[in-house]
Parts: sequence; structure tokens; C-alpha cells
Amino acid sequence: MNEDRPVRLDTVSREYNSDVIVEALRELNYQYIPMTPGSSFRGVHDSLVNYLGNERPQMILCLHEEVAISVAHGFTTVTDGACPVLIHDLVGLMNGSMAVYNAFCGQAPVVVLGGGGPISRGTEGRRPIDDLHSAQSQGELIREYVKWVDDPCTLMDTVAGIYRAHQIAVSAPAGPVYLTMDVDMQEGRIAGDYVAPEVADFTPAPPFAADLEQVAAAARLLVDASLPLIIVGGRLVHVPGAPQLLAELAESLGAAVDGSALPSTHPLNVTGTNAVGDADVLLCIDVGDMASTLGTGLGNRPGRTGDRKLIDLSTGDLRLKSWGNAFSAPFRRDVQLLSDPVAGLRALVPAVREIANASVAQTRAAVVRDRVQEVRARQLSHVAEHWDDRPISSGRFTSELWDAVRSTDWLLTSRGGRLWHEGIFEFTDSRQTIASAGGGGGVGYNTGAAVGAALAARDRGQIAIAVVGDGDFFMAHSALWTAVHYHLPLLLVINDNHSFFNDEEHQRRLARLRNRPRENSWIGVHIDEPAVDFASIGRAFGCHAEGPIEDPADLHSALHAAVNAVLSGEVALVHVVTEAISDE
Ligand SMILES: Cc1ncc(C[n+]2csc(CCOP(=O)(O)OP(=O)(O)O)c2C)c(N)n1
Ligand SMILES: [Mg+2]
Repeated sequence: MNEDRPVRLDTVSREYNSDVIVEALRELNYQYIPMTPGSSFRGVHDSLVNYLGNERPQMILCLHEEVAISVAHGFTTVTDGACPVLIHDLVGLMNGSMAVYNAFCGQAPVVVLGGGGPISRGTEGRRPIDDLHSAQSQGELIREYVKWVDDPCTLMDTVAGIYRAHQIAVSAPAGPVYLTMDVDMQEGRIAGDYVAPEVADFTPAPPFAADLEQVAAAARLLVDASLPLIIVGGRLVHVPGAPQLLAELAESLGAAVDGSALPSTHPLNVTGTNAVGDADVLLCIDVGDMASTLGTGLGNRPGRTGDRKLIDLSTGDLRLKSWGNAFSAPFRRDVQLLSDPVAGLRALVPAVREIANASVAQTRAAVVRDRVQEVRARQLSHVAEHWDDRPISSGRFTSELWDAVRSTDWLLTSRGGRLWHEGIFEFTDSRQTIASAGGGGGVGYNTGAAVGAALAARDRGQIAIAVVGDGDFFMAHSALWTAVHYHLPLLLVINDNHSFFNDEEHQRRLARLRNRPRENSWIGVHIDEPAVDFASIGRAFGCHAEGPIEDPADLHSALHAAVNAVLSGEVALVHVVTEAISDE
């Protein structure tokens, strides 16, 4: 790890307000603080370096604010803690705003700290850029997709505000917050009568529990179901003991589980199989976006889930904001366990155990196991059938990647959608997967998030693996610099289909609906002529780079070489050329 250690700190003493502000960051145990520099927080920047020695928290330099916030978001998908980020006032926040939205949708406790003000217009020595880069309340820009905004102007309010921001960010439902630090206040001297707020006064809220009658009703529905399906989203995978609770619930019911909080090798894990489309009772745990998860095909009216019964175990509509439409699709909840998801699970498990019938559970489990085995066998034979395909098939790619990483301690941070083949990777430990943080679907998230996840992976002795689309990578490829500078253990695989392919499908679909030529769907979408050499981009940032790989026979050695490079301390990039295949 490049630690960027400052020198000559023996002459520095605690003198300025910004020294007190950074003490608050240390008090909150922040290990890293991703940032992109800006004069609006130069006081805090100076104190982090020259007062705290750039240690706890260590600044993680990112070359774009969107990347800095994605890095913080990615870090929180692995660690179950909040991550702060430092952003220049107005323009920095503008650059970072989409990433804040992704964090909001992903329930990521990212504490965005921005330079602000100066509140006092008449101060001498103002920065020439003050007016251009500040606003009456910068929080207006992102107010509708953060949990809290604060614009304090005194030191005491700023320190209290940081503690409060942290408290709000991590309390369920978790999410990003934004606080500005007045530039003059940061740079001022600590007043003699300054009274420090106490962090103990800002303890995060304890988990809140579900209504007991609802718990009993949910247990009854699940036990009486013919084929219950548990769909797991959110951040459950992080919470100590939660995967075990989930396994206990599934096993006592013989219920299928869709989600990464249960090992993929568990016989009840049906992730990626579509094996239980005929489930009659759905238990959604911490599923933020019901519309994406359940699709719109379950019923023909808003709010309908067809004939299925739906149990919603989550913080429910507490996540809703009046401005955006995220999570607002109506779904009929037959039972609502409005609670912290893990607290709800803790109540539900004994309630189910008390009335569950072991032999019914066994029968259901056998049905689930048979169906999963059948789908997995089909998935594997599909891999064999397309082993030598050119362009490289998703099955071949995923198998070769699995072969290259399986003997390491790995963490998969993104699957890159189209190049992933289900049923090959074995997830046996919740440490191998990130919280299914979801995000808001803003393209440009995955590379920065992989860097943040790699930062956390490195501290756990793991290597991070990310499969990222070419379009996604283009929007934030400067994140590679951060990975290389801090020697992060990251293998980045670019799925290069020369396209923002998702939109090609949309254009094709629409052309079909309108009876127009579908052949033109590539125009305004293909990223070709020039085809970009991603390995050269990787090398330019100092990565070990392989590719472009077009021949499937070259995958094995390229991926193994890349993994070896990561194990020996390099960041590796593998450029895999695939075909843009449409289902239309
Ligand atoms: C910031 C942003 N711009 C545009 C979109 C629309 N969009 C959704 S997916 C996608 C294509 C992503 O391309 P790539 O990462 O290469 O994945 P592919 O679809 O080719 O597999 C686009 C442009 C978006 N979601 N976010
Ligand atoms: Mg693409």
C-alpha cells in the first residue's frame, strides 16, 4: 500500500478548527477518506496531512468526484461501515452527483463532506473562485437523494454535524448524507471557549423490530405454502450471524433462496436458475426495488403480485423520497414485517421453527434440489456446447475465470451482466460476495466501486475481481490510477462488446414494435472504429495488462497471468472481446 506519508510533522500542533474536524473523523474510526482535491476544503486537507499525518483516515486520491464517491460506496459494500468522502464545493458535487444517487439506491452509508461557504461574504483573503463555486445551500443539488443535508457554520456545529451525519447514514435504512464545512471556519483558529461535542451522544439507532402479529402471520403463510421462495437483497450478507439465520429459516421450511447471503453450494440456493417460477409465497428480505426484482409480469395492475402472496421484510416505505420514483412502484404486501431486516429475521426464525413441519420441509427441499440440479446440469452442458465459440462464450469465460481464481482468497465485486454464466462460480463464504448494494443503475459505477471494494479486500487479505462492461469502464476508467497508486489487489476484466449494448437492444426492440429496420440499432450505440485497446489504457495507468483476447484458447493463460500479477502486488486488466448478442 502506498501510504503517502508526510514529513516534518514534529513542528505541527493543534491550532486550527480543521484540526478539530479531522479529529472527529478519527473519532469515528474512519480508515480511509476517498477524495478529489479542491480549495474549498483546503483547511481540512491540510489538517489530514500535516496534523493527522495522513493516517486514520488516509486520503485516497481519486481523479474524478464520481469515482471518489463510487470508491466510498464500493468500500461500504464490503465492510458494513460508513465511509466518508471529501468533495470540492459546487462543481465537485456536480461531478459526483450521480454516484450519490447510486449510493442512495444502494443503501450505502456514504458520508459526503464538502467544502462550503464562506458564509461570511466580507472576509479578507477570499479565494477568487468562492462565488463561482459556492451556493446558498449546495445540498439543494442532491437533497432529494440523500438522507440528510447540513450546512453548519460554527466549529461545534460542524463536529456535531459530522457525528450526526454518521449516525443518520448508518441507521436503518442506511444511505448517504451530505454536510458542508465552511471554508473560513475550517481555516480559523480554535476559539478558547470551544466546547467539543461527544461522539457518544450520537450513537446510531439500534435495529428496530417487526410487529409480533405480523411475524406470526408471516410464519403461518410460509409454513402453509406449497413452494415458498425467499428473495434476499440488501446488505444482509455483512451482518454477523445473518447468513446463518437465513440458512436456518430456509432449512426449517425447505424454502428456496435467491440471493448471495446463502452459499451457492447450499442445496436450497436457487440463484440464477429461475427454478421456482411457480413459488406461491414470496418472502422478500431487504429487497429495495420490488419492481426490478419481481418484474412487472406478475399481474396486470399496479400493486399486483398475481396469485402469489408477498411478505415484505424490510424498512419498507421509510426509504421513499417524494421527489424520485425509486422504490415507489406499488406492490400488494400480504404481510409486512416493517423492521430492520436482520431484527425481523431474528423474530421470524423462531416463529417459523415453532410451527414448521419437518417432513413437509424435507419434501419441499427435495423438489427444490431436484429442480436446481436439473438447471445446473443444463447450464453446464450449455458451457460445453459453446466451449470453442468465437466470439468467446459467457460459459467459457466464466469457467476460465473460476479456474484462475478458485485457489485464491477472492471477492467478486461485479459480474458485468452479459459475460456472466450462472452455475459455475462456487460461493461458499459470504466474504466472497459484496452486499447486493444494487445502486441506481447509473453507468460508470463499477470500476470505482471495484477499487473501493479492493481497498477493503486488501485489508482482509483477499483479491478483488470485477467484470465490467466497456461502456461502464469508459465513464470512469481513471479509477485505475487509484488502484495502481495504492497497490490494490484488483483484477479488472473488461467485457468489450464494442457497445453500450443495453441500448442496442432497446433500439432493436423499439424498431420491431414500430416495424422499422432493426439493423440500424448499432448507430449511436456502437463504440467501434476506432475499437479501443483497453490493455493499452491499462498499461498507461501502470497495470499489468492482457489482451485483447479474442481466441478462447488464449483466455486460460491470460487470466492465470493476470491473477499471478495481482498476487504479486500489481493491478491487472484483462481485455476480453465478446460479441454483442441480442435476444431480439
Ligand atoms: C449514466 C448513465 N447513462 C446512460 C445510461 C443508459 N445505459 C444503461 S446500460 C448502458 C450501456 C452500458 O454499456 P456496457 O457497460 O458496455 O454494458 P453492455 O450493455 O454493453 O453489456 C447505458 C448507456 C445509464 N444507465 N446511466
Ligand atoms: Mg458494452
